[in-house]
Amino acid sequence: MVLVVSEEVREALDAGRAVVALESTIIAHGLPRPRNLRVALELEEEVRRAGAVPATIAVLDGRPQVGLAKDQLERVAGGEGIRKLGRRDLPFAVASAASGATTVSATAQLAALAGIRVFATGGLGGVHREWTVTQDESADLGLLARTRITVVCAGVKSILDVPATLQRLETMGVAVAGYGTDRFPGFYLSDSGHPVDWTLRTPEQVVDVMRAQDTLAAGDTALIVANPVPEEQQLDPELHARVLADALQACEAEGITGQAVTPFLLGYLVRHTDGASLEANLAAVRGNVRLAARIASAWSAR
Ligand code: PSU
Ligand code: MN
Repeated sequence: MVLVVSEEVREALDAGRAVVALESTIIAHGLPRPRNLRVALELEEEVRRAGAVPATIAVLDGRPQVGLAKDQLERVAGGEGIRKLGRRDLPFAVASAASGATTVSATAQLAALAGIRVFATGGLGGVHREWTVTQDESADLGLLARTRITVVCAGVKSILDVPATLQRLETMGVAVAGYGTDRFPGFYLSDSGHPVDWTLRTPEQVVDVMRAQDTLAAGDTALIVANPVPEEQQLDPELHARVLADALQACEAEGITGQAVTPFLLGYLVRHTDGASLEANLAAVRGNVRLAARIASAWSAR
């Protein structure tokens, strides 16, 4: 197999111990340097502290790596020659020995291939505003409709059309639950303003649903566990609304399209909120990583 699984991750999987997959696009293209490397290391540490093994995923020199050594993490965070790889980019990267950070779609696919069931990220990609003109919908959604994995996230990025994204997830049959809330979280915000149909309150309840997914065998779909950023750590909703409107305008004015849209909007928010959006983003990711580790532990103890 083309996959390179680190020794630590391989041993944990073989022994049935808890493993949490982590994506690398947030590190290489979603967070400002040099803070991104510190965050990457800190997130792995959070997983370990919660009793699970972190498996950060990226492609280096054409090899999909599951579990990165420190120098490999440094390479990803350094960004030199590190592309953004969605699901469809993986064969190109492998065939041309390229290097890149993996998005949710590529990470979830490689994690599932390695036998990892639980995955943590910040906010999922989804249907962009202006979809009727651009048809811009993240490949994250299609992949989650075809992959049996549990993704812990703070909802979908608030730069997106959230109700349209929720509708797409419903249409594609992807299971969505609020964690400890009946509201769908809003990434930088605790509440996107939209409800969810199901609420789960403990890692054990999440595991019960995962087990039920397996017994129903009704197509390999994901389970999205939408975990809100604590209210006291969210971005001020008024600031968020104002700066996001400017960001969307700037994106259009500068003609940004395709894979560059999400990094552009996230970067714009960081610069124009004096870093407050970055703190909210990090608080969300930290909470997700910790919860994912607890779910992975409950899953391995089942
Ligand atoms: N979550 C974050 N920051 C990010 C991302 C998620 O907090 O940068 C990344 C994920 O890798 C996700 C990607 O898959 O953004 C979506 O990109 P696109 O909209 O181009 O599919
Ligand atoms: Mn896109």
